[in-house]
Amino acid sequence: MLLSKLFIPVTKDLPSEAKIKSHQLMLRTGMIRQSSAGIYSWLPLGFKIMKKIEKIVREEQNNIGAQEMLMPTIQPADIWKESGRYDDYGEEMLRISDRQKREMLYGPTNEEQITEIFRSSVKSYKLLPQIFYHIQWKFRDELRPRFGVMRCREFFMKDAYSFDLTEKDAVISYNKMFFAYLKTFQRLGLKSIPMKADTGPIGGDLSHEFVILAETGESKIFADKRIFEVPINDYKNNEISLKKMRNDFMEFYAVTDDKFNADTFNQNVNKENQIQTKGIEVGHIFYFGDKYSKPMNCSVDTSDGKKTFVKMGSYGIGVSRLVGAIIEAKYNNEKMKWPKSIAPFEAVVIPALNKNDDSNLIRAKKSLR
Ligand code: P5A
Repeated sequence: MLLSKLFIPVTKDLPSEAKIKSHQLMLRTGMIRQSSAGIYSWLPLGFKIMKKIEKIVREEQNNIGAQEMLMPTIQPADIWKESGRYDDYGEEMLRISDRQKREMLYGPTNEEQITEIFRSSVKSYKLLPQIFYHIQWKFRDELRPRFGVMRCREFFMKDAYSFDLTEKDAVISYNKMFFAYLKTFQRLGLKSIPMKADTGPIGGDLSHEFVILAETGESKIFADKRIFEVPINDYKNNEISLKKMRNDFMEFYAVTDDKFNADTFNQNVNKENQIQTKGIEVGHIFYFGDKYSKPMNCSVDTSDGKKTFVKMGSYGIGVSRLVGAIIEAKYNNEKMKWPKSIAPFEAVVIPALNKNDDSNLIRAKKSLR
């Protein structure tokens, strides 16, 4: 592609709310354009980068045996009433009604939708375990959308859902995803720390946020810095190795502020190993057992002829947020720095020109056709 033909609408005019570097640089270099508060169009340059991130996310999901599918953005309210979250979700949920006056919503997440698909098609334990994922737009009517693509209302998420027969099996699925996340962020040139975190509206009691360090991050983090040294390349995708991986990470204190306790921090971590800083949450994984399968009556027959509610987890990566997060983590002197794996272009060809001979330019143009 010729640079002169690329649609990169650079601009110097920045809105006053563009406070952080990634937001400013993405607007200035024509990667995105705001449509309304917290809603953006992705222009060719930004879209190219997001698609490369999506590809890496997809490959690592496939590597642990997760199966890709695509669920709709618009969901019926009924399934959310069944799970009990229709009222709990509050004003963050965009509620709409169709011409028949049926209540619908723009999905902020898909636990209900996938549970409904699973319960209507899987009846036997023999089909377990299963992990499904899709990469799809979400809408959350955030009270204060800010920081460009980092906290917006419409955003692109990879969300995966695991189904297992027992809690023990579900922890194996959880560990696989934990591993896939470490690999994904590593391929994106990021050092992510898995931190114990609150589960909020998704629920459950086992959860990790994957956070990358950045001054402009919204999450306050407290950690033992030795957690950065855990050798993630040493683990393999098998049950024993992944259990060891989880144990190795669990040796080191690492929590977000909602789980922070100063006494525990000081008792467990020597002063010289303590880090208290800010980070960006790029992924979040949850195990919540039968929180959705029970109220939505999603069960399978067991080998001894009984029925049991399936044990579920869900696993998110902020694909569009990652574009901003990578800029925040890596920019230097006003310049974005992209790891080669996701750089929009790997090489720029500049033909050496001679005033009286344009054959080099003609050759370069031909080679681009
Ligand atoms: C896990 C998958 C969930 O929604 N349900 C399905 C679970 N988790 S989460 O933590 O709420 O979101 C997952 C990741 O999505 C990104 N994210 C956002 N990105 C941009 N703007 C937002 N407003 C936004 N909210 C969440 C984060 O990267 C988060 O880790």
